Amino acid sequence: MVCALAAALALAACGKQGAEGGEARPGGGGTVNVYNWSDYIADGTVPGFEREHGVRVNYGVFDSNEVLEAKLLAGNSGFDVVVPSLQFLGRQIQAGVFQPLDTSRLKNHAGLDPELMKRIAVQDPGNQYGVPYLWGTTGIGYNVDKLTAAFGSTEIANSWDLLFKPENIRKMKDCGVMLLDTPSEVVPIALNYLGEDPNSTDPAVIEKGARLLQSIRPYVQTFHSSQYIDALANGNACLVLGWSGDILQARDRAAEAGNGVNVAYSIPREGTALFVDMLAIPKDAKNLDGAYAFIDYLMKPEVAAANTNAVAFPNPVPGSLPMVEEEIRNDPTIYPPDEVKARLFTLAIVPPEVDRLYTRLWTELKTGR
Ligand code: SPD
Repeated sequence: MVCALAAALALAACGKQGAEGGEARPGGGGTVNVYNWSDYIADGTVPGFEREHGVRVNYGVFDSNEVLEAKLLAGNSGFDVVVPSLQFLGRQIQAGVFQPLDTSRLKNHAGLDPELMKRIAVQDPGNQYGVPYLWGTTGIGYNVDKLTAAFGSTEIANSWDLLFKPENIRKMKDCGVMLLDTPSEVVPIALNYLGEDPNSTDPAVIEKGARLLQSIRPYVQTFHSSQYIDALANGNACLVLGWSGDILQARDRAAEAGNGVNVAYSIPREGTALFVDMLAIPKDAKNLDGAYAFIDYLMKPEVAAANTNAVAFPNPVPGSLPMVEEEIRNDPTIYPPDEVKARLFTLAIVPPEVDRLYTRLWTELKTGR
């Protein structure tokens, strides 16, 4: 195991998707400290990079933007490459956390999807600080058989009514309901369902979203942003508000286990959040050569395709598409068609006072106070 994390760096757990196998070439480019989302990279990517570049990777994982942000704002994180979602990157840029990228050091930068880069530039003006890694949607994961048993078909999963109407969600309570543990995403989705601006900063509007969430609180078993993959796969959860690729990984894990659990993912017709997770280099990163090499490696079409094939999140490299498995490329829940995309919204940068309100409402929701 190459991935022995230096305790002093206080990086999070080094998962199996990190840096198993593939010894770094002696005399290569030192160590690059990468902090990425859990369940978000192909097993072969880090070892492949280590072999190709002679750079050792310390690979840590997190499952919430809030956790990453706390480390970045505290300073001296020890990370060379981090992966905040776009709206968090936007406010971290404003807080002076990152260094501008020298794109002349990223030879694969020209291969990024220009449409997506335009969308990103709204929060990272001039695309100066970040490069997209993977993107996806936030929707409903469900156990096909449990849902069918409760409702007669799975049709109801095409609407947020399933989660946000107490008379519906209560039917799934006994087989396990899990919600992402992130107010900055779940509250906007609730607001969008209510017909409000998901990015509203008006406290009265935000409170409406919180009231909706309170109304379904008795039926939610757990708030967590990564455990739902295994919970869905092994039948311990039957209804989840989660991220697209994670839920499809749950489907694949159940199929591999042959445990008879059928998992599916839906993008509800009322619309939902489209997220983009961004690669960025903190200002105080120590291994700049390693950081640029790692980011550039992730943009290689064959590497981007391998990551998408492994985790079922789309990547921003159009040149990778011929290498993306047909089943993934043609899955409208992974690559939504234009008419579905039209109903997706981007999360805006949350101002500090709204952030504080989210945090308070979320604590009240989780603790019942
Ligand atoms: N398991 C990895 C999931 C990554 C999802 N990114 C989160 C986006 C939040 N807006």
